[in-house]
Amino acid sequence: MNLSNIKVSLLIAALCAGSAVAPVNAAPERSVFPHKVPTEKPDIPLSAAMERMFEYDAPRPQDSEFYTQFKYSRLQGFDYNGGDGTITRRDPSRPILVDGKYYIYYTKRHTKVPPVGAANAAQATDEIPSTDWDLADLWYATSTDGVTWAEQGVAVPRPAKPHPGHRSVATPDILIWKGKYYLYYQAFNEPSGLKGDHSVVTVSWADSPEGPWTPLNKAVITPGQKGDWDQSLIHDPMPIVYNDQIYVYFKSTYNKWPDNRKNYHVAHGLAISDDPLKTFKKHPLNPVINSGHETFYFPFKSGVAGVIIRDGIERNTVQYAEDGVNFKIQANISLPPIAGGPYTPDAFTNTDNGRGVTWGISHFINFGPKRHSELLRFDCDLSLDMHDPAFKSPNIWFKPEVYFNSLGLSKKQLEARKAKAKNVAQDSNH
Ligand code: AAL
Repeated sequence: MNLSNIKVSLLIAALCAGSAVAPVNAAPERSVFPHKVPTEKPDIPLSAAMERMFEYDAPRPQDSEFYTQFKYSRLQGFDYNGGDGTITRRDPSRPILVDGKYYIYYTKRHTKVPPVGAANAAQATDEIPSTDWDLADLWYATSTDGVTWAEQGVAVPRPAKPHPGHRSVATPDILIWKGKYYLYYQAFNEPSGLKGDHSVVTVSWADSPEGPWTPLNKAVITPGQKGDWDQSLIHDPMPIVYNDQIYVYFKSTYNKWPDNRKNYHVAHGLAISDDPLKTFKKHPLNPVINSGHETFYFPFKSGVAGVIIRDGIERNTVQYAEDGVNFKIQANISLPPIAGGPYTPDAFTNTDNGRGVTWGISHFINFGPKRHSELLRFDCDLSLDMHDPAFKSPNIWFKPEVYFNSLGLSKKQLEARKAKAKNVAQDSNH
């Protein structure tokens, strides 16, 4: 390269460098969201929706530890009397694994006749149940594979009057604390549906998962004062060990229910104790979840996660609270287990590195003409130790019949809509 060529090269280089300096009156720099989805929030102006995407565990559900699909399998080993509505099993606990066997505890009703229904609760007698969970006891079953179960018998029967639960005991969950076993459950003193679904939470304890169980015969979580959100009932207790204490999450229904059921609202509270048999202290920030029916909770990472199912503005979400109290939505989910009891071997280890859930037991209601409930198994990938793409697809495709059959308009609704559309069409013709 001769001297004049070098001079030209230097001049070109200088001009190129100079072009990086914005000339006066140049258009503002473009800040467009990139084609390749960033893993961190980009430093550009973002819409509310794109801003929010970076508040989740991952911007895409496929990459999120909090997103999963759920898959369902029938259980073997349970008899339902031909589905005549006289036997129901529902609201299972989380399975626990002790000495090579999985144990579950659940509501079992075995009555001479099927329930008359909450609306007819006044017709209930000592032999005629009002709801599916009226006149029930707590039973237990064991399994070595989580699919085939052997029912072992009653764990906790209804106690004699006047002890809490003399009408029905239901919806248990298990705690292992300092080598002993505790079952927390709903205790009813009247047919559910009579004034509402009124129950308190009580507890029975045992030295072994097989019992014998000793009832405390006293409530450990009671409804709040009149006017409080949880004034009427405490449902669905679910204990974990967190921060060296027993955290029991529970549900209450509120907002003028049952006298004005159309205003029905649902939320979850937290009650804490360091003694499994003493009255639990409700958290001052209750409710801690604004939605969800039989929600399930588990230690996850250093916090607590919950799978929030039907009911409420945040139904069908997985939420996470770093402190076990202040939950935030992490993922939207479809068809989550109803009344799920997740298998979580670290639920009672006071872990600060919760590993999550891959399976559990839940129920479906509305089997057969008398609409009894049955237990089943769910599988999922809410686990830090597994990443199974089979569970991570964000979409579920149903056959068209599911939409037409389960979600179809009634004949009456369809006729009314056809007539309305016809009128609108005729009017627009004038
Ligand atoms: C379930 C649970 C509680 C209710 C009843 C039995 O969905 O929320 O347990 O009391 O129904």
